[in-house]
Parts: sequence; C-alpha cells; structure tokens
Amino acid sequence: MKKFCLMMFSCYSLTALAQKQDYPIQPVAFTQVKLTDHFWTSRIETNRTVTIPASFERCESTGRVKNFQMAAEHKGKFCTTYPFDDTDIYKTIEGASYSLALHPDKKLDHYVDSMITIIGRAQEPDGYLYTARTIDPLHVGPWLGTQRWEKEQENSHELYNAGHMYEGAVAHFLATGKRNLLNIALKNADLLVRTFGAGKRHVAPGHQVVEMGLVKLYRITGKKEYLDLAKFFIDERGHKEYNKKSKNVYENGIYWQDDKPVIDQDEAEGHAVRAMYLYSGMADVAALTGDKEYLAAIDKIWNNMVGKKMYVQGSIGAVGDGERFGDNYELPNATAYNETCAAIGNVFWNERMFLLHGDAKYIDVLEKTLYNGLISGVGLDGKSFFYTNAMQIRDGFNHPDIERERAGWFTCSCCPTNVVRLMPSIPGYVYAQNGTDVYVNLFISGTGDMKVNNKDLKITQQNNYPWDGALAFTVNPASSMDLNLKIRIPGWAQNQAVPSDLYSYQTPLNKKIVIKLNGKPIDYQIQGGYAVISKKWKKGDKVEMNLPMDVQRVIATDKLTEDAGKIALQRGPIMYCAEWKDNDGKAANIIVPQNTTFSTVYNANLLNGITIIKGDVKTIQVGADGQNVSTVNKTMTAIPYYSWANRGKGEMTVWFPQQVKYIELITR
Ligand code: FUB
Ligand code: ZN
Repeated sequence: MKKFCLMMFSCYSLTALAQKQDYPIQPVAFTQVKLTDHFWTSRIETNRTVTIPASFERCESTGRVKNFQMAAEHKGKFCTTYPFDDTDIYKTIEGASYSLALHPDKKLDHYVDSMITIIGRAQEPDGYLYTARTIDPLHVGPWLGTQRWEKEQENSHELYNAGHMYEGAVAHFLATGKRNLLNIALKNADLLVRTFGAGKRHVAPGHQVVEMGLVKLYRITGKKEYLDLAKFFIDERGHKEYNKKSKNVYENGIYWQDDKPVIDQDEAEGHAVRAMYLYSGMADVAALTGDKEYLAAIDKIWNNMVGKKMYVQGSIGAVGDGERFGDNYELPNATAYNETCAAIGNVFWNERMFLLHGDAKYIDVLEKTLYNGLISGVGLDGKSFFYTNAMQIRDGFNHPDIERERAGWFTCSCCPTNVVRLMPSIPGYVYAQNGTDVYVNLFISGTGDMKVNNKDLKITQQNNYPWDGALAFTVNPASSMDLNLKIRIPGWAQNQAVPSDLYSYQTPLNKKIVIKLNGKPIDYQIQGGYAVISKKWKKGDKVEMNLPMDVQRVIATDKLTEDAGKIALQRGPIMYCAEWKDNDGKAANIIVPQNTTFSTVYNANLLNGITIIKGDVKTIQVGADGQNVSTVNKTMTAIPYYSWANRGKGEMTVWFPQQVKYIELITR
C-alpha cells in the first residue's frame, strides 16, 4: 500500500499544480519528506501509537460513535453534549489517514473502514449527515433549529461538521485510494450545492471550516461548484443586521467575523478558531481565483494579529469569554486562554500565507506557534491535553477556566482531535517549491524528495534542531541542475523576536550568519527572509550554517502593560518558562536581573530530551511570620514552554520581572 499512498499524495500536489490558478508556491507533500530526527519523529510516533488509538477509543466510550449508530436507526437520544461531536471522529479519521499514508497498518485501515461504514449508515438519503438531528428530528437540543440549517448562523454547526467530514474524506481517499468516505462527503457536498448559493438559501456559516473542506473537494474532483460555494459562504459574512454599537461580541457580530464583509475586515477578531479557518479559507479561495480583495484583507488582518494580538510563544485567542481575540494589545497573562485549536489554525493560515507570498515571516510565525504554543497542547504521553494554554500559573490566583493540568479528553474535545490530524502532517511543512525555487522552511533531519524540471532532487538535512543551531543540507540532484536553494534564515536569528514590533530582543543580536558551500564561506543575499543560493547544483553539494543559539531576553512593547519591566526567555525557536518542579515549588517569585548570565545544558533524560536554561537570579521570599519579605539569591531553571505540566501541577511563568518593583505581590 505504501507505494500507492506516496503516489496519491504527490498526485494531489500535481493535481493542484494542474489547476489554472493556484498557490504560486506548492508544498512538498508530507509523504515525500522522511524525518529521521528525534524531536518530531518521537511525537509523530506517539501520535500514531497512542493518540490515534486513544482518540478512537474515546469517540467510542463517550458515545460519539453511538450517536452515528442511533442516527442510522432514527432511534434513541443524542448522547453527547455538542452537535459538533461528530467532528471528533472525522478529525481522528483524518489523522489516522495521514498516519496510514506514512505507516501502513492493516488493523487501523480496517478499523477506519468500520467507522466509515457506521458514518455512512447515518447519512440521510439526500446526503444530509448530522447525527444531532437525524437521531430524532422532532426532539432536537437547544443548539439546533427545528428545521435543517435554521440555526446554522448561530450555533448548530451543521456546516462545520460537513467541513471536517470533507477534510477527513479527502485525507482518507488520498491515503488509501478508497472512496468509501469520499462518496459520503461528495453526496453531502452536492446537497449543499443544491441548497445554498445565489437564488437559493443564504447563510454565513456559524463556524467556518466548510470553506476549507469544499476547497479540498474541489482540488480532487475539479468540480467548480465546490469552489464557488466556498466563496459564496465567505462572501455571506457581514450582511446580517447586528447591533453595531454594542460592545458585546455576540450582539455586534464580531464573534463570528460577521460584523463586516470579509474584504472590509482588517483586524483579527472574534472566536479565534473560527477566525483562523476563515482566513485560511480566504487564502485558499484567493489562490484559486486570484481574488485580490481577499488577499488585501488577509494581509491587513495578519499584520494586525502579529503586531498586536499574539502572545510571545505564538498563541492567539487571549480572551476566554468567547474563546476569542481581545482588543489590540489585550494580552493578559493570568487569564490567557490560547486554545490549542487556535494555534493549529494559526499554523494552517500561516502556511497558506507563505504559499501565497513566499516570505519567510509567515514561517517564522508558524514555527513559533508549532514549537511552543501548539505542542504545549499535548502532553509527552500523547494522551493528555490542554485545551487552554496558560501563560502564568500562580498558586491561589488563577481563573478557574485556566487549566493547570492536562486532561485525557474534554466534553468539548476539539483540541485533542485537532492534534491527532496536525501531528502526522508536519513533514509537509518542511519544503516547498515554485519551479526552480526550492524553499527549506523547517529544520528537521531527514530527506525531502521533489522534482525540479521533471528531474529528481533529494535534499538531506542533518541537524539537532531545535537544540543546536548547526545545520547541514546536502543537495542531491539526479544529475546537475540549476536551482535557487532558498534556506529560511529565521527572524529569531536576525534580531527579530517576531515579525513585528510587539516583542524584541533586549540586547540586539547582530551576528552575520556565515554560510559555507562545500566547506567554503560564500556571499549570499537574503530575499524575503531566505538566503538564496543560485547555482548549478551537483550531487553531494553541501551547505552548512550555524544559527546563533544564545539565550535571548525578550521584551514586549510598552503597550503590553502587563509585561512592563519583564522579560521572556528564548533560545532558537523555543520559548522558555520556569516551572515549580525545578524551582523549589514556586515560579511566581523569580526575578531575573538584567545582568543575569545564562548557561544551557541538554538533558536527554528530562521531558523526552530538552535543553534547559540556568541562571543566577533572585527570588522573593516571604518570612515564616508572614510579616517580612526578602530577596534570596538562587539558580533558576527554565524549561521549554511546551514541556510544562508534564510532572504534576504547580506554578509556571513565562514572563519574569527584572526588578522587585515589577513582581506581582503577594507570593504564597
Ligand atoms: O465550536 C466548535 C469548537 O468547539 C470550536 O472551534 C472550539 O473553540 C470549541 O468551542
Ligand atoms: Zn479546540
């Protein structure tokens, strides 16, 4: 099966290339990229062996599968909480399919087929598939209208369920060549095409993702109606009457990104996952139609998000009430919400922005999110998850919504199943190509196979990233070939904490990165964040460079008042935090003076192998009598942010005051 799968996924990108208009840059399919590193292969393997089975098991034990079975028989009572619980099965099938493409597994393949049979039986004869209604249409829960799609614009999630089903179906078809889920998806999509559109029913989907799903169906079928419908749904936004004066995001439409037509939107707003899926869908449609107005809007929105609404470790969606973006510079630490799904959506969107524009700043954001605020959402065991990703845990001070420890599953379990599908697709973010321009975006040991002018090209990476900045790339064309090798020089290695002025390094980093070709330093230009090396490449040509892995003190713009006088610690792409476990039970009492020097050491036995940072700092101690406060010198230990809360629960902090006056009293 493996050979077939590899072929299918590369055909997928060929199909995309064959469209008249598309992303100018195409990713190298994840099936063409073999990872040999420890950091990602261990996670992808854990996803395969632990997360996927656990996720299916939970879909069964929580009643999600039973919902489909009852829908098939039109008998019983919807037995989970949310009408979008169907999507957990679709997303797990999507992840399992990516995994099958890389790692054939008969048992899993059969199991997925058995799930698809159950799903298919729940589909109504005209293609409608939504267990919350089909089980018993006369007794539906509060999220549903009595008629199909009646409450779509609010919260029924009928189109959201459809979108995730399409994404799962496309992944499954491409991985296995089987049409069992795809046929179910197409039947449903054809129902949507018959139902919605100009002169038919109008709706701005209450939770986006159907747009991305329809685009995927369009890519494999070439059926233009799917693309048109995706665009129709996007253009439906901003035409409903809301109370524009209200500050309440539900009353003014902002929660749904529905307050204005999308082409007039210029701020990342509302529910963060909805927003990420909307902007990703707009990027897809812009790529496929050449729509310049969409492009202009998502460019502005991106600048707003990266310049004013992103946490220092790449998370987004600061506000818990509405799981949404706050106002500009509203990035509180103690109540940071940062849903894991929003981080995943941010990766989807930034990849698309890169494919549109070819600028490394999008991969800088993608990398920051991926290595920090996204993988923090899954425990090292692969079966415990964060829904929210805190910035600060202080004993006795946190909002009850802010999780301090991971859970195996949630009543609303969108995040774990989103992790399931993101993890095995990671190899697909490493390389991309536009004719003879070959982009290296992520640094992960392994190989990437692609074709340049119909000739084979293999790139091999050797590194110990993200712990070590030494990178080596060996270029192996089938025979000598001209190409422009574009290696991303991360913003963080060029004095840019993020591609905006939201965060910066306290001490500027002015190291010119030396690039060697076959052992000799070369002159190179940086274009759009890439070192461009243009030449006739021959077998075994080797490029080497050393990215600076100094510990950086990151400061925030003055407008982030909560971070005033504080620093965060960054080394390479990794953001750090201090956790109670390594710091005598506390983290909120640490002060990192400006003259602190740091040392780093790799510990293979800690948290699946991490580089820790140590520094001589001060801590605030409250005297036993509770009357006096003093500062005590101590060596602090910082660990990668993503690895916190894998050893029990306790205090954690990302931002450290540099002086006593900035500490948030009182520590208990
Ligand atoms: O509404 C479906 C999913 O549930 C959203 O994407 C998450 O934010 C959670 O609310
Ligand atoms: Zn989620």
